[in-house]
Amino acid sequence: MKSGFFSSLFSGLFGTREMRILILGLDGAGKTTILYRLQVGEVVTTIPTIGFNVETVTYKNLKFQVWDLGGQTSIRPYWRCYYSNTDAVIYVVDSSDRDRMGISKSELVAMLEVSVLTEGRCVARWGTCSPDAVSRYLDCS
Ligand SMILES: Nc1nc2c(ncn2[C@@H]2O[C@H](COP(=O)(O)OP(=O)(O)OP(=O)(O)O)[C@@H](O)[C@H]2O)c(=O)[nH]1
Ligand SMILES: [Mg+2]
Repeated sequence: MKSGFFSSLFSGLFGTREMRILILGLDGAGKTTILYRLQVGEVVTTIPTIGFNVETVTYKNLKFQVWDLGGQTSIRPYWRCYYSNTDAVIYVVDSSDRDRMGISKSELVAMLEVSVLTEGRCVARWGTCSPDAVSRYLDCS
């Protein structure tokens, strides 16, 4: 299928406005790595995010304003301040961080409860290996 199909589908859905995307997940999950992989096309060295990073990512004729929020325990309560006017959420799970898979699941559920009630259009995704196993654990199927 041609990539132009997706461009026209998205521009049909969202017009030409910049879409706002949040990247969420626990600290060390790989959010900032994904943000800059999307923006500059390569893996860059990161430091833990205190607050957020925001970048504009362009794909074809589409522009995305991508917000990467810090995932440390003390920062997670502030995620909800960024939910309004969000078109999509990319939820990143480090599948090798098995000890904290339960915490990641509760944060995902908490995010969906709040954001679905207010916005009703968040999508959860996972970014590391074994997506089937992770999605089964998170009940995301
Ligand atoms: N092996 C492996 N390491 C990764 C991957 N993604 C990120 N990392 C490494 O994991 C560490 C943390 O990545 P970050 O992208 O800074 O994590 P973060 O989710 O932004 O963390 P916070 O800013 O603290 O919320 C870095 O050393 C990355 O190089 C991956 O897919 N595989
Ligand atoms: Mg980060």
